[in-house]
Amino acid sequence: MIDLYTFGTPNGKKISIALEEMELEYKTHTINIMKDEQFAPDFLKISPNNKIPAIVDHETGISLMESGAILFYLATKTGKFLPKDPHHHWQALEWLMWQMGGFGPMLGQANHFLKFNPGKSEYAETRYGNEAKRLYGVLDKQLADREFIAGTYSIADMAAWPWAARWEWQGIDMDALPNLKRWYHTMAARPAVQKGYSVPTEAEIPLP
Ligand SMILES: N[C@@H](CCC(=O)N[C@@H](CS)C(=O)NCC(=O)O)C(=O)O
Repeated sequence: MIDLYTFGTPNGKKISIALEEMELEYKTHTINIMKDEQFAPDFLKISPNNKIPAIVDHETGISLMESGAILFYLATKTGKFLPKDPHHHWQALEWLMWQMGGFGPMLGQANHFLKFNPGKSEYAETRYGNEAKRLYGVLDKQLADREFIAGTYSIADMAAWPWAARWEWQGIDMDALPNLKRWYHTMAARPAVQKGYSVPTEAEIPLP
């Protein structure tokens, strides 16, 4: 059994989607980051960077923070959603790192300035709005000749998709990104994605 510590954000939803896809038994614990619960001493023991998501796997005794590491761990544990052939294996990890280093952090900043603090910094809105558009364009291009990011469905898709689900907040025109839009809908139709997206609370997937 796995304990999942999460909140209703893209980084948290990546892990609940993966747990649903991998059919792993898990128990959800909500860490309300709006109420500073991420700073509770017991939570800091498993997530010293005071951020969700984190997991404790009681089968192995391993606890982990950082969603990229958690996805890699779960894929390795189950042997699922990480291609075995070297080319696609490393491509999936390459794009997982791309998400962790760019598509997540930059879109997080875009959400912060464009959605939650409009009018506070024209510079930041332009900078992160442009970077968000650029990154969506990169992903659209990657998806032009493959169904999923690394060919077959993998943890790279599970990492990127919940961030793309914030497209409206980031002022993204999905109609200008036909490959990404097709991928987005393919994932949105998966029952495990729908279930994982509604953890820890019911949430509706925004469909372009
Ligand atoms: N690189 C981390 C980022 C996690 C992260 O930014 N979590 C946010 C919610 S999406 C959080 O817990 N923020 C609380 C805080 O910063 O105090 C990961 O991918 O797991």
